[in-house]
Amino acid sequence: MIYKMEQTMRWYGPKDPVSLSDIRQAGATGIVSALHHIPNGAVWSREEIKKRKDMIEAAGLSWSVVESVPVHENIKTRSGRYLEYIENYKQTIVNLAAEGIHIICYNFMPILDWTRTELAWALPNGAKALRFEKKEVVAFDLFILQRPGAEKDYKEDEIQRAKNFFENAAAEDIKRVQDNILKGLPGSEEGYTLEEFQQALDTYKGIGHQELANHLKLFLNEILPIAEKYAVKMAIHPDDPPFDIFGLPRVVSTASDMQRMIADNSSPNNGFTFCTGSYGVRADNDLPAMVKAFGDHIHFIHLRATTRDAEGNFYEDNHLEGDVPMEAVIHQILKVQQSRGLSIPMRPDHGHQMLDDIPKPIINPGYTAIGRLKGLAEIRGVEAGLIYAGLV
Ligand code: DNO
Repeated sequence: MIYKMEQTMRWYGPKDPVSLSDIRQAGATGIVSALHHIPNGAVWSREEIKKRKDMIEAAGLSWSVVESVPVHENIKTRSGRYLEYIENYKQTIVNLAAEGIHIICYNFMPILDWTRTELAWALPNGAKALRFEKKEVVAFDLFILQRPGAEKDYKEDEIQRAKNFFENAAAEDIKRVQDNILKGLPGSEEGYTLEEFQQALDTYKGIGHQELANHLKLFLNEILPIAEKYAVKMAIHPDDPPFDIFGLPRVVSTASDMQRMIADNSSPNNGFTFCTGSYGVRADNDLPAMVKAFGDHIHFIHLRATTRDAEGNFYEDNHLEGDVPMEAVIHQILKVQQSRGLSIPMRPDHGHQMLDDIPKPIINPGYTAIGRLKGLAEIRGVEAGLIYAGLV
């Protein structure tokens, strides 16, 4: 028997304009979902979990992965009510397991989750993609937020490019950058005003890479015994983008970060969401080698490609194009699955806004139906080809 990847898609819940039926027609069998209406830090009750699960099952699908149970900022900074929030997190793990959900995606990015500056970047073929433009982020930091000490985080040429942008940008471009950074993209649970954002940044004073990595370790030491007891696999999502931003440390960006996490806590339940689009933004991340090295700890997969340049900009490319060697990554994943004797849930991560989705309002950027359907179909094709060629 050959273990194929379990095909899933993200569903934001009843308000998602992409329905469960759309997802089923796209060919997915599993759903990735979260209870976004529950405040960050609170316990997810069994009743609420069951309600969502019943909706998914009524559509002939199954709830494969939770993405995400958010980690409260107090836990990341180990301040305020963090002890209470850790207890709540444990209870949520217990409740999810009781409802039969055994894979939890989460992240440990301070304050911001994933970040882009442009949500509808026109591709030559007329489709739209998400983009991260470094000079716009730097301009926001230096000239809009005016974060004290920010200039020492950037090189002279970066500051110059940011200045050129800021001095010549139309008001609507400044607003776009500010909104996209502060409002939080779907999946990030929080939005900020400029003042709130600076206040949030201030809570990280004195927390560098070492401290944050230590806070992550301490959090995992607390929750992993519960995860083990209830057979729940924790799958940390990498930093997106995989480098420090606004002076905040990021500690899940590279192969050595993955290595450190396993060394800190070797539990098999301590694992990763292998997100090719996030890790792939760094040229020093060898993605197939990372799948090979950490395969036993990969519990969830996001497949997406990015194209990057030397200035630190990137955009989300077609799933099989860009800088991610997708065929080689899928090949390694299939090898890992055969050796572990299981299927790992995979979702096509993001997709272009294209065809009939173009005129629709963007509710969940990256999560339109047609672009993801295309990504899933292409990924499935690569998988079938590798199997047919006898490479698995
Ligand atoms: C973006 C997503 C992230 C992700 C979280 C996981 O599309 O990959 O929002 O869900 O970072 O905790």
